[in-house]
Amino acid sequence: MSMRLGKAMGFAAAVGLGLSAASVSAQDTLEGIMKERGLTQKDVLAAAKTYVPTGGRDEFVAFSSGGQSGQIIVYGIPSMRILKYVAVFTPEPWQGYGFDDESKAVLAQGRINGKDITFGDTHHPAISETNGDYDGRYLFINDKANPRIAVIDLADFETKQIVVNPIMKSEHGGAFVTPNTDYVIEASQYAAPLTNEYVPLSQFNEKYRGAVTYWKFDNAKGRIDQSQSFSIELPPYSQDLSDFGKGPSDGWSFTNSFCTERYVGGIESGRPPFEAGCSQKDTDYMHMINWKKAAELFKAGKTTKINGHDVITMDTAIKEGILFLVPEPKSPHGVDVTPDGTKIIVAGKLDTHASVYSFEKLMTLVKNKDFAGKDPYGIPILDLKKALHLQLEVGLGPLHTQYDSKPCVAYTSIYVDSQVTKWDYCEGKVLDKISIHYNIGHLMSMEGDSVSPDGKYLVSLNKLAIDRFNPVGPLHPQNHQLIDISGDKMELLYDMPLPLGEPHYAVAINAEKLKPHVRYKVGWDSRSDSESPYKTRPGREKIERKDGVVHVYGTLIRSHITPEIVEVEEGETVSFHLTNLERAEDETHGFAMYEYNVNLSAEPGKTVSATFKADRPGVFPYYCTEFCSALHLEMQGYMLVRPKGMKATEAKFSEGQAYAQGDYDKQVKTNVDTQAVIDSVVAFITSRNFKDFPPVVALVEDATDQLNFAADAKKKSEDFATKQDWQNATLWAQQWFQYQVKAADIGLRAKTFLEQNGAVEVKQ
Ligand code: CUK
Ligand code: CUA
Repeated sequence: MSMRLGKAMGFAAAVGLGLSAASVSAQDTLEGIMKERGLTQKDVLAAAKTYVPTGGRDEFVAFSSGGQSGQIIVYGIPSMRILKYVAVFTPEPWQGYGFDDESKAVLAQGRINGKDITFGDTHHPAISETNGDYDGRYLFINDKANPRIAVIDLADFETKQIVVNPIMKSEHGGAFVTPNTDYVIEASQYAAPLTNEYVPLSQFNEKYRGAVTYWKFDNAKGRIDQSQSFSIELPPYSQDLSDFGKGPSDGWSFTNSFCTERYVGGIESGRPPFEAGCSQKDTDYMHMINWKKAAELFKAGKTTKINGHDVITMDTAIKEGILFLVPEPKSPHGVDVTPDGTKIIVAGKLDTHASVYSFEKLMTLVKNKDFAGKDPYGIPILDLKKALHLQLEVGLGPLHTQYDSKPCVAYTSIYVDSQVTKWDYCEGKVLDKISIHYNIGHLMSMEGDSVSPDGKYLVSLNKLAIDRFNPVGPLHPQNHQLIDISGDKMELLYDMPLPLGEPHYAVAINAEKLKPHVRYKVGWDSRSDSESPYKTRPGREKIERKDGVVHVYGTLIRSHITPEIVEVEEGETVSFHLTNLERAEDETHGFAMYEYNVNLSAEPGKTVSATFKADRPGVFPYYCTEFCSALHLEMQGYMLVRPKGMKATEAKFSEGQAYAQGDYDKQVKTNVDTQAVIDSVVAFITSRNFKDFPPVVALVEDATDQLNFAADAKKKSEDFATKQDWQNATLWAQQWFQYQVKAADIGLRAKTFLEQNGAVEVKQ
């Protein structure tokens, strides 16, 4: 053995073996990884409980308010992987929301007194219910800053409707739904005149008002029916969270309040601030409203019109016996009806107790007219002690309560103590406490607002993240912490940073209840849920001038935009209408154009429009923004704006290359070879039980489409070849090849899927 070789071997032994020993312990064994990353057994258990392997699905899907981002954040539980941001009150470019004409129309529904509002302060999402159980059809969310409610259809996770509250100037207690989603509740927050006029604060007690609105939801249409909605006038207390009764308490709704002192602030003139003036009294009031009877009063016409909206006045509500006040300690926040509807839990921010009210006791007091007094507006007040089932010390600054699948078990968020308290609300005993990081607001158990909560997990929606994540500047991410509640002791599993804020509340549904579409019917206007008048079929693309507007009826399919060249005259209004012809899953095309703020997203089947004035002559390239195929970059076109008065000249194209017969023959040979590959893939797929795999069936449909396009291009190329037009013959042969490549790509995906999912050979 030569010296050199010996040395080299020694080197290999020293370094190589050492390396491989290290790599076995550090990368290939659990113990090695735990040691290297400093993980405890508890960490590894938590990881195993939350990890979803590649290709796997989460058991629950959560919808979190995006706070002042005006959006909704969708994520999976237990993996805490973010799945989507649903644009609601705020323009969102990726989805084309607020950019295409169709979604602009939705945002325009949310205009207030002629003003565009391009954000929302979203607080409480609510999932539609059937018999008190989440049904996965619709989602609602409120806007605190500009009192509005939005309707999101979970068939496509898109916002369909925004309704503006006609009388409120601020709100908070929404959105919550009745057990069959007949109504969505919205309660005001900061009192203001219900009309839009100026009223000095000296008339606060007389002219400022709160209110609660019952929005009628038309379940068949999937839209709120404003003409069938009504409100009830309330005192100028700061109404807060609301909840609907269920089971025995169905027909009633409950709305908290704080600042029943009716303090109006004035720190600038030396008066104590709101925070001092609004927390003087030991109790505030829960409003208890018989909404079923209120709906009858509305139908009987016992309302007053304010801003064109039907309002049941306080006097009517008192006279008809549908409105009562129940004292609650002190500066309360959350009000949560138990799954069985027999109790109502309220927690006061400045109290250490959670108060459990008995609905039966409340009803007895109402029936016997056993009132403890009246408020300054004449509303009967029930006796706190007589209405309570029990009170329990749960910690400092309790806010919100959620329910477990186990009977009588509740979880209350404790803001000041930064804890979650698990307790028994039937017996009144604390069961467990867990610390969170830091300052919890809402909390969410799985299907926690329904009549049958699923338990299992709890998410703590924290107000501060402080030191939990890599620092990213003074504005920290939000922190949602996942807690395992399946055992007796709560176990903290995971911290999820959320870079949109501030989420207040979230709701989670069993993922199996969600069955969203993968594509639209071709030519669909997803915002109005109807066929678009601008639907364009393949081969029917056209440019049409009508009523002073240049309508471009175009299509999008891998990988070209038709038309590719659009010429208009300076000053013309142009309206692009683009239909995505794809049937393939996930084949979205985008459309962006220079200078005109045009940015569209067309999911398979969707038709979207963009209208603007071509106000200056010039050249405006447009292109597809989604990397949709190998020739995505070539998915492009030009809008040319001629100077005013200039005649349209016949387009003369200067091409980069002129082809001869040799080029044509070469391309055809490539295509014939490619076809052989495709045929072998097709043979593989059809020899397997591919029809048992829906994703593969969809891929096969898509590949078949592409092969039909290929056949069409092949025919065109052959026609040109007969005419010896080698330029066009070669270009069409290349196009034929492009469709083959797409078909092959899809076919290989299908083949891989079959191989990985245990497809078996079948007899032909
Ligand atoms: S709220 Cu923010 S923590 Cu709007 Cu329900 Cu309580
Ligand atoms: Cu379509 Cu890129």
